[in-house]
Amino acid sequence: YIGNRNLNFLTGLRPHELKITLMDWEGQTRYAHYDAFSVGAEADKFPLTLGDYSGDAGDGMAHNNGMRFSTDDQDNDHYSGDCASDRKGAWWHGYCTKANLNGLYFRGSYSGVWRGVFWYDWRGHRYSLKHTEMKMRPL
Ligand SMILES: [Ca+2]
Repeated sequence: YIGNRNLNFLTGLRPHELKITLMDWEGQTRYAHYDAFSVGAEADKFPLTLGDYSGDAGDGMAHNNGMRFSTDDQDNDHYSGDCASDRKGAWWHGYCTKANLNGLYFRGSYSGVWRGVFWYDWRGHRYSLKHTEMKMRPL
């Protein structure tokens, strides 16, 4: 992970787009493209801004748009609990998230709370993906 300070710096220089690619343990792939991507300032808790979705993975990040970044020791979500701590994974949690690319790495299906590397709109929340990438580039 390149880090939010770097994302804030880079996406502040020029407009960027974002492509997320996902792979499951059966070798299937999906993608989600957002035609705009930026991460705000640290003083504002690195808020996420996403443009319009296209792709075949489902708009799994819609819920995260506009959310601030939460970590194990920084609860900036909208949930009464602590998403990053309870659900495992620093992320732009709201109530908490339908995509958790910084979650715990399991080999496919797992049980318990939503804590794997999941993309709810594709494989559901009880399936941890094998491989994910977030790729950005200037427009
Ligand atoms: Ca909270």
